[in-house]
Amino acid sequence: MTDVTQAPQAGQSTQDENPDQGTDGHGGEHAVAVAAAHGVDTMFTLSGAHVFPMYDGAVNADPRMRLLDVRHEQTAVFAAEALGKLTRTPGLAVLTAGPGVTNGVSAITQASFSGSPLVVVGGRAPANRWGMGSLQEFDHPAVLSPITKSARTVHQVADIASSVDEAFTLAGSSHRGPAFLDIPMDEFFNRAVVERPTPAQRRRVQPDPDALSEIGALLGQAQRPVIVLGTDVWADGAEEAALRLVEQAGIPAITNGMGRGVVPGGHPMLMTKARGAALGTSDLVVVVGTPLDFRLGYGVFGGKDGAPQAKVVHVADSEGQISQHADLAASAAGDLTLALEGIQAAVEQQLRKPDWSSWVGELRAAVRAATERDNALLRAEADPIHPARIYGELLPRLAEDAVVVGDGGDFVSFAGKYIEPKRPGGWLDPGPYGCLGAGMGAAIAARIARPSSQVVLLFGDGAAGMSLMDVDTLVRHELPVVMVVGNNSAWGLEKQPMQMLYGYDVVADLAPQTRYDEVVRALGGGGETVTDPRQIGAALDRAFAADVPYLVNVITDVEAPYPRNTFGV
Ligand SMILES: Cc1ncc(C[n+]2csc(CCOP(=O)(O)OP(=O)(O)O)c2C)c(N)n1
Ligand SMILES: [Mg+2]
Repeated sequence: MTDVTQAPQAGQSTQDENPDQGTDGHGGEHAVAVAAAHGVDTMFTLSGAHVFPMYDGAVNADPRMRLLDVRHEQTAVFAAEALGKLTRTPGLAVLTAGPGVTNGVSAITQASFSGSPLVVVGGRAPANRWGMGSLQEFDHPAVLSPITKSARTVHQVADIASSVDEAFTLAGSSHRGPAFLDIPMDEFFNRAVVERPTPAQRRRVQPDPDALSEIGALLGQAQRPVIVLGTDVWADGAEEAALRLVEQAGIPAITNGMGRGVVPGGHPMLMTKARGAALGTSDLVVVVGTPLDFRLGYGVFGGKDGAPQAKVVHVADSEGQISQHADLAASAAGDLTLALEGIQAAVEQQLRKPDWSSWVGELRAAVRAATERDNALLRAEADPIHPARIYGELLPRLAEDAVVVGDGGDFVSFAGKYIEPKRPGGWLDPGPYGCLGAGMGAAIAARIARPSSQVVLLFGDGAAGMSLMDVDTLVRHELPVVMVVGNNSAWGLEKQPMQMLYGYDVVADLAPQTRYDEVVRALGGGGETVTDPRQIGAALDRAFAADVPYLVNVITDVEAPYPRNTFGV
C-alpha cells in the first residue's frame, strides 16, 4: 500500500532548456537541480509517495544525485545536518508528509540549536484536497516555524526553484540553521518552465571596527586572558584566522564543539585540559563563535580561589547570537575571519605589549598535571573495565584526520575529556540540544564526507538503542564505520544524578551485557564483545581493518561515572 490518495501523473523526465523561457521540468526536477547548484550531491530520505518527484528528479539529474535511504527519518535529518557541519554546505533531507516530517523534528531542532546548515523538503497532502482529510494531511510549517529559520509551503510548482534556492541561501548564511519547505503533492508532480536561479555569493558582514579596537584594548590591559573557540569558528571558515590570533598574540585557548581541533591537540597554547583553572582565574575571557550557555557557565567566569570576576567579551557570527544575559565588557558581530583578524591587528597596535608568559606557564603546568592524572585512568586495569581505558586504547589508534562522533551520556563525556582532535572539523557531538540518537546519522555523513578517513562512532549503550537499526543503512550503502559501545547496562548519566538526589534510582537500568555486536552481525556487519581491558586494543584493530560496519561492545563498570560538576541546568 502506498500513501497516495490521488496519484497525479508523474512528470516526464526530459528537460527542455531554452535560455529565453527557462527550463521545463516537474517540481522535483527543479528542486534537485537547484539543490545541486548549491553543492548538494546526496539526498537523505525514507520513502513516501508525497516526495516521489524528488526521487525522480535525483534519478534524472546529470550527474544523478545520490539517494541515501535510511530506516528512520531521524537518521536522515541527523545525517543531512552532520553533512552540513562537516562540509559547510547545507545538507538536504527529504521527508514524506506527516509522520515523515514529524519524525525529523528532533534532528531539525538540533540543527537549530547548533547553527547547522540544513534544508529539509517535506511532502504535503495535495492542495486540491486540503481540508477534506486526505492521508497525512498536516500543516507542517506551524510545527516547524519555532525551530527553523524559515518554514513555509510552496503553493505553485513555478515557485519551487526560487523557494529552494532561498532555503539554501538562508540555511547557509550566518547565523546558520535549518530551513524547511513543504510542497503539496499535486503541485510537486506538476510541470512548469522556470528560470532556475544561480546561487548567490556568500555575503561577509564586516564587524564594527570600533568594537574590534575595544576588544584589542581590553586584551592589551588583561593579565590573564583566555580565548574560547566554538563551533561557529569552524562553521564560518575562520579556523586559520583563529589559530593565527592564538599563536601570534599568545593567548591561551580553549575549544569546544566543532571548534575542537582549531588549536590542535597537544598545541602549547591549548588549555582545554586546564579549563577549570583557565576560566576560573582568568581576568578576561573572549568567547568566539559559541553561545554563553550552560557549557560555559552562562558567561560568568573568574571567581575561583578568591580571583575577581573576569571581564567577558562575546564575538559572534551575527548580531542575534550576541548574549543578552551575560554582562559583557565588549562584543562584536560579523564574519568571524574578519573579526579575528581585526582583533589581532588591534592587539598589535597596543602601546603596551602584554606579557602573559607567567599566566601561560601556570596554565601549562595545570595541563601537565591534568594529563598525568588522565594517563593513570587511561591505563586502568580495573575489572569491570573503566570506560577511560577504552580511550587509552583508542587514542594511539586515531589518525590525524579521523572523524569522531559521540552519541551517549557519560561515555561521550569521557571522550570529550580525553580526545583532543588534531584538526578542526573532525569532532561531532550532540551540541547544546543534547539529543541521543544523533550519532548514527552523523557517522553516515562522516563516511560520505571523508571517504578515506577513519570514522569512529562512540555510543553509550542507551543511545545505541535509538538508532542501531540504521546499521542496515550502513550495510546497504557500503559505509564501513567503527562503532564502540561503552556498555555499562544503564542510562548512566541519569542513574548517578538520581542516586545522588534521591538515594535510589528507577528507569535507569538496561539489560546486563546486551550483545549489541550481535545486532550488527545480524544486519550484515561485524562485531565482538570485550570484557577484558587487555583485549580492547586488538578488537579495535580488527574493527579498523574490517571493510564492513563493525561494533566493539565493551562491557564497562557502571560504578565509574563521569565526574561532572554541572548537570546543564
Ligand atoms: C532523546 C533523548 N532522550 C533522553 C535524554 C536524557 N539522557 C541524557 S544522557 C542519558 C543517558 C545516556 O545513556 P547511555 O547512552 O547509555 O550513556 P552513559 O551515560 O550510560 O554512558 C539520557 C537518558 C536525552 N539527552 N535525549
Ligand atoms: Mg550506558
